[in-house]
Parts: sequence; structure tokens; C-alpha cells
Amino acid sequence: MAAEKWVYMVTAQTPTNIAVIKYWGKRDEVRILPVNDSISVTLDPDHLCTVTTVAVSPSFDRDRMWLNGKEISLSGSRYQNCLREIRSRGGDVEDKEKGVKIEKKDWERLNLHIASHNNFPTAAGLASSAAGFACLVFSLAKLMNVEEDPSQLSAIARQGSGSACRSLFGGFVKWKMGSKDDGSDSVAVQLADEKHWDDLVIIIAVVSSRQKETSSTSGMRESVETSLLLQHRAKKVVPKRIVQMEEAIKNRDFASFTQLSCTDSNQFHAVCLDTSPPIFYMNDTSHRIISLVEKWNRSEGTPQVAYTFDAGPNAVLIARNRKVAVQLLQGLLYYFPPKSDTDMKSYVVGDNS
Ligand code: 2P0
Repeated sequence: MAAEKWVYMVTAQTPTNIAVIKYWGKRDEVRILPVNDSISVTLDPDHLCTVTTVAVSPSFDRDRMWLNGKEISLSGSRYQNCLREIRSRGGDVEDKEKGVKIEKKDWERLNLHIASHNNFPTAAGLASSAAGFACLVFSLAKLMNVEEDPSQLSAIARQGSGSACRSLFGGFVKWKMGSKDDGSDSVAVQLADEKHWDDLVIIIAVVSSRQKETSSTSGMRESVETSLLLQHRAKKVVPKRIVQMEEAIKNRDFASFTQLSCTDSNQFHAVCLDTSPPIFYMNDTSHRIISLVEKWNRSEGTPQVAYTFDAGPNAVLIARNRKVAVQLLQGLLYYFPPKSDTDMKSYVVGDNS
């Protein structure tokens, strides 16, 4: 390796994903292995995403990371596991123009600087950790010339945050829970690419961008420890739902897709209520949005909009096409007029006009 004080860097952008069959509960907290499979849709990369720049230089004296401009600690096991796994897979890198020559063995001793930005509220139930860890692993893999395929990379991102493994792919993605103790088969696979069902328009109604009181990590730990409904869901309900959801996606069957998404979201929140002490992620506005969509779907005779809520009060609404999305936005603005810019903001995803 040349002794010059070069800096070599790579920037990547990764979208977040929204689960339509939810991951809630781990069977192994360290390796982040889930109690059930999950299915998600990855959002359009230009909307809710993380942009991460990773840099390596002989002049860096330690690994450092900045999140939204503020330095954060990398000492936690999740970061350490991701960094260790990706470093061990680093390859040779040469950039003659910049005078950069890094050999495989150098990755263990070279230090990294990482700067990451979310273009949406962090830890507000909008899956910021999913985009964040997926982007971290993806950008480091590029920097270090790692040759693994996205599924193999997903197993590394999973160790940063479970839902992150699903953001390594676009379109519809399944995270297979796997059965091995080492987690090597707990990976994400793409079910259908982003073009497969591009009529759908996703609207995210930000009911609150405040950080949630119970993190997903501690919430799901408490659910695993105390909720009988979670055990029933993982063993008896989700396996069938996964098969049905794969079928609905394959056939672009919006009625089944809506029924499965809404029911699964509601069951996830029922598990939160069944947890001791109970966890409340949705609020009155979330419940009113559910009622509005349910009434609308019933009055039309066939579903127009699917809803799903993650570990927060924000509504993810999936309209069957653009025309419905416009009507939905009008309805949201009528029934929930924003009091201020930050009170209720909608992100429209998948509408490029
Ligand atoms: C999901 N959520 O499938 C579910 C639905 C929230 C509700 O994945 O502990 O941030 O880092 O693995 O991935 C949120 O959990 O939790 C989540 P960790 P993560 O998207």
C-alpha cells in the first residue's frame, strides 16, 4: 500500500422499506434472527432514503461515524458486527489515478469514516434503521470491493437491524427467517422487482415525527417474553399469510393484498397490546385513518387502499393506482387538515409526475 495520505470514498443511496407482513420478535437477539418470515415493499429510492458516504484513508486514526451531521458511537455490537463481517470480505482495490492501492489484508487495519443522512425523521417509525444499515453495508461493500451478492450482503445488514436486510433489494422482498443457528440462511430475497406492480402509489401520512417511546428492539423483546398472541401469530398465522401474500403479489391481486396487509398490521398492533406492559404505537389519528380507509373500501365494494402501520403512529397507505391516490390525498387533507408544516406531512412515493 502506498504511504501517501490519500482518501478513497464511495457514496450510496438506499431506500427504506415497509413491511406488509410484519417482522416482530427475535429468536436470537445477537444475530438478529426473527421468529417469522416477513414481506416488504421497498420505497422509491428518491423519496425516503439514506445517503451514506464511506471513506478510508491511512491518515484516519480510528473508525468514526456521523449521523445527520452529529457524531455517534460505533462501539455498539450491531455496528461492530457489521464492520467486522464486511471487513473480512474486503477485496483488493486499486485506483491508479488517485494513487490508491489497498490489498485484501489491509482492511483489518485501515480505519473508516462514515457520514450518513436520512431525508426523513429518524426513529419515528419510518424504518430509518432499515435504510441506514442497508446503506452502510452496501456502501462499505462497494468501497471494499466485496463480491457477495445482495442476499449475502443482506445477512450482514440484518445484523445491524433486522428490517435492513430487506432494503438491499427493490420491489417486493421476503426476509426468510431461516432455520440455522448461525443465521446464514436468514436472508432477504426479491419476490418481484419494482416494475412488476408499478400502478401502486404509496402515501405516507406522517401523523407524528416525534421519536417513539418504545424502540422496536425493546418492544419486540417484551412481546417475545410476554405475548401469547405473538407465539400463535409466528407459528400458526404468518406462515400461511406469507404464502398468500406471495400469491397476491405475483398475481397483482389488490383485494387479497389489501386484506392481508391490513389484517397483518392490525395483528402486529394487537400483539403490542397483548404485551405486558402494553405498547401503544398508534394514536387516535392513526385509528381515524384506519376507519376512513375501511369505510371507503367497503363503500366501493372492492378495496381501493391498503393501510399498514409500523412501530409508530404514521400511516402507510397503498393506493391501487394514481387516480385513487389523488382521491386519497384529497380525503386526507379534508379530514386531517394540517395545522402546521410539521403537523401532518405526506410523502407521496411512486408518483413521478
Ligand atoms: C417490520 N418493524 O417488519 C417491523 C414492523 C416495525 C414493525 O422491523 O431490533 O428496527 O433493529 O431488528 O428492524 C422494526 O424493527 O428492529 C421493524 P431490530 P427493526 O418492518
